[in-house]
Amino acid sequence: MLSQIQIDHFWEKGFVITENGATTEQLQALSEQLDKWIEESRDHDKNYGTMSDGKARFDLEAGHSAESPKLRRVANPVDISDAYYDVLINGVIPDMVADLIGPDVKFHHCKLNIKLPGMKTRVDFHQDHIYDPHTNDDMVTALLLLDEMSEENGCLWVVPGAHRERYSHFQDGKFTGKVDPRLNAQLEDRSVPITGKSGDVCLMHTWMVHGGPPNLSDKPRRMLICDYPAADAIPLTPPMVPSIYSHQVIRGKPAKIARMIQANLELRPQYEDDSFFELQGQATAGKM
Ligand SMILES: O=C(O)CCC(=O)C(=O)O
Repeated sequence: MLSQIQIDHFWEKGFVITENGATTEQLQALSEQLDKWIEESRDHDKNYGTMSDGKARFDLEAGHSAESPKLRRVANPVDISDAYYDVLINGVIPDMVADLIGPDVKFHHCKLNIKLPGMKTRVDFHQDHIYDPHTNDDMVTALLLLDEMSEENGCLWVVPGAHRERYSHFQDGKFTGKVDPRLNAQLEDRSVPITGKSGDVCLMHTWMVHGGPPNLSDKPRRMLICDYPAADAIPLTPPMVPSIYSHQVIRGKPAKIARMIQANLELRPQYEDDSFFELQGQATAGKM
């Protein structure tokens, strides 16, 4: 699936961008389902849709209304939609991931991050591994573009090489789920934009430092995100966004051993916020 040049780029820089993460038909099915969810969100004035941990599946930005829907996240769309299952579990993305950390790959969780025109949602710099620490860090976050993504509509930014660095996600003794904001300027200087067309996929190392500003354009920016660990990476905490498919082996074979690497890992609490946007300090329309 991936060329040796792409694989080398991933390990050296911490990410790689490639095309055709889904077929045209699959992308259309994902997009249509998401459009339905955005329509449905007009009927709600606070977060809704209960998941197995009691949190809301559908997360709304403050200011959401029937006239101006601001659905910012759908947690584990794979649990409630065949179209999402088809792409994230049966599709080519897990095969790409297997080229990087395989052959044995598990599904962990997934989510849709949505930045519609007029929304304020941003993503503060963070590293995914802090949220779901495992016994080793052979884990890939795949980010599939559902829309064309540009600097204007709030694209993802990554910090090449920062997957070899470790940052605290606690400030003043509290887990904030983000890197100390005093480091933002220097991380921004080092960061590069991930731009592309619908169907492109960015495969990112679990320790990659990444984030992104709000959408300041009149075009939507919708992105599907999925975390895949190697089968022998065993979770140290319950998933922060549990799916009915969490820990399922989807390529290769189940592991017979837990592979450990030497590491000191910050242990995040099992926080109560419905989504990490709220945790990172961005207001929500309201709790269930
Ligand atoms: O939506 C984005 O641009 C990035 C999202 C992200 O980093 C995350 O949800 O962990």
